[in-house]
Formats: sequence, structure tokens, C-alpha cells
Amino acid sequence: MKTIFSGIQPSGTPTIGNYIGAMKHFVELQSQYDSYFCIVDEHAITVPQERLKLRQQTRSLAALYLAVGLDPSKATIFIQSEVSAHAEAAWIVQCNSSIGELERMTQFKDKSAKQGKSQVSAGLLTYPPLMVADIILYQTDVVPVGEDQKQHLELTRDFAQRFNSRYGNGNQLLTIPEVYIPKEGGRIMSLQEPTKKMSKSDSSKKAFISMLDEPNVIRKKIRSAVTDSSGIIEYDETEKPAISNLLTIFSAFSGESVDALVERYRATGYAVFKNDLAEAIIQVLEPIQKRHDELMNSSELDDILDEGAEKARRSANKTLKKMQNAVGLGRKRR
Ligand code: ATP
Ligand code: LTN
Repeated sequence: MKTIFSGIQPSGTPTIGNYIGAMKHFVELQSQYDSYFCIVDEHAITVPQERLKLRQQTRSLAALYLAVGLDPSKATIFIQSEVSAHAEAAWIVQCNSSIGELERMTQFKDKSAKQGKSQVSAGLLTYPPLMVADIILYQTDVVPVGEDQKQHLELTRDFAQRFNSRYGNGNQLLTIPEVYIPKEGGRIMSLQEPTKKMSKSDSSKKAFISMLDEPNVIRKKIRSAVTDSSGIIEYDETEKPAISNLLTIFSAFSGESVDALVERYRATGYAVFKNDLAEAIIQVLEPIQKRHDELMNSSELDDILDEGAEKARRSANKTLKKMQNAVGLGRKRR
């Protein structure tokens, strides 16, 4: 069986963008692969976080993984900081990466441009090596992510190739992973600025729908989502990015194709369309929210995370040993 690995940061409550671009596919893929799904809390602290909030969000994200349908008997679900191999391998990755290649990463450029280099943490620059470590530690074949992560996956592939040729003596020490980006919904846009990616850390709450938003909040946010003045519902990413984005969201939540939706709503006007869209989202999210709330109050969640960390450690430590050995760290052991 091939291996998949993916992670989401507990830097807030996941949005419907995280769901459509990533989580939904985790559920579909978990039966066909040896699967690892991680809550990447060490990535979250590359920007300032409140300690208790971070703890709460970490637990809540784990509950959401289960609530959307990840099955611990199929997939290993765990918290990054509970498997120390991630931070250890990340150090080896950093020492085999150049500052130049890290400074070229769009996510770093965007986040550091907002605040200036003297304000951002060194961790923001070395964030991709930690992500590389996450992936290679499980000898991952496939990484399901949204479109924004494509560049980080290219970096991961470059790194694995470089490591193999530097240290492998002709052997493939690390698996070169493939990226898996969904054909539709790989980049859900902000509800307020449809040219910007929907992001859970957006300062405007109206820009995103979180997976734990209450039905009335969802209705309100969809109603106030920007559109255009034409009143016509059609899919055209360049001319009508806002409506196209809403159509993509509708399609992801209802399972209907964009074409079928356009056919049905073309002439109804935005109000009817938005009303039905909100209900389609609520219909999917309500049972997920109910299950999330039950799990948050159970010890079941902690048992699953303990077991997940244990399983992840076993697998990650093997690769870490291999990497340490390749580089010459520590003593040679039998
Ligand atoms: P932050 O706002 O804190 O930077 P984020 O919302 O971008 O976070 P991540 O935790 O970094 O979310 O991403 C988790 C997964 O969701 C990744 O695979 C990412 O590519 C995907 N993803 C994030 N935003 C979107 C989006 N707007 N559309 C589709 N997929 C997305
Ligand atoms: N960098 C990713 C989150 C992430 C990840 C990973 C995704 C961290 N480690 C490993 C896939 C595989 C993000 O910002 N969305």
C-alpha cells in the first residue's frame, strides 16, 4: 500500500476552504492508502499564538478530523509536537537547504512582506523544512493539499532528491513524494475579496466560513458575500470571480456539477441562489458539528491521539535513524 501524509495548522478553526481543498479528500483517500493525518501545531507557532487558544484549537482540529469521517482504524491521526522526530528531522533538512531557496517561497514572502523581516520569526523562514520533514519521515508517496502548497511540495521533492544524491551512495534513502491537488476546489477564494485565498487567519471574519459557524452565521456570511451587479449566475473565473467561487463551493457541498447548478440558477437571481447555497453548506456541516461537540467532551479523542502518536513515532523514528546515519550523527549502532 502506498502512503499518504497531510497536515493542517491549528491556527484557527478550519474554513470551508480547508474542507473542500483538503479534508474532504483525506476522507476519500484514507481507504486506498496507508494514511497519516497530522495536526501541525509546530507550524502554527511560526506566527504568534495564544497558549490556551492554541491548545483548544489543536484538540478541536483533531475532533474535526474524526467528525468529517477520518477513521482511526484506517488512518493514523496525531499531533506533530507529540512526535519529536519531526523537529529533529527538520534540523537535518534545514542544514541541507539554502537560505536563498527558502526566501523564494511565496508563503514566506507574503507573510513577511506584511510585517517586515525584523518582525517575523526565523521559524517562518524555516517553516518549509519542517514541512519537508513531516512528509519524508513517513516515506510518503502522495500528499493531498490545496493549490497554495504546490511550491512547498516542489521544495520537498527537490530536497529528497538532493538528500538521496548527497548521502545515498546510489540508494534511494527517501521517497520522492507526489502532490495531489483536487481538480476543483483547490483554491477557494475569500467571500469578501474573491481574488484572495480564503484563509482561516483572515482578520475579517466575513471573508470565510468556519466549519464550526452556526447556521445563522453561515446564512449571514453567504448573504453578504460579494457578487457583481449583473445578476446572472455563470462560471467565469476572470470576469466573474465571486460568483464562480460560490458555484465551486456549492458544487463541493451538494455533489452537483457546476454546469447543472448554472443551468438551474442562471435566471433565478442571487438571492435564491445564495439561500440554497447556505442551506447546502449547513446540511453538510451540521452533523459534523454535532459529532465534533460530542468528541470534545469525550476521552475517546485523547485515546485516539495517544495511539496515533505511538504509531507515528514508530514509523517516523525509522526514517530519522536512517537520516542521522546517512549524515553521520551520533554513533553507529547495530
Ligand atoms: P493560515 O490562514 O493559518 O495560513 P490556511 O487557512 O491557509 O491557514 P492551512 O492550515 O495552512 O490553512 O492549510 C490546510 C490545508 O488546507 C492545506 O492543504 C491547504 O492547501 C488547504 N487550503 C487552505 N486554504 C485553502 C483554500 N482557500 N482553498 C483550498 N484549499 C485550501
Ligand atoms: N504548510 C501547510 C500545512 C502543512 C502540511 C504539512 C501539509 C504542514 N506540514 C505536510 C501537507 C503535508 C499549510 O500551510 N497549509
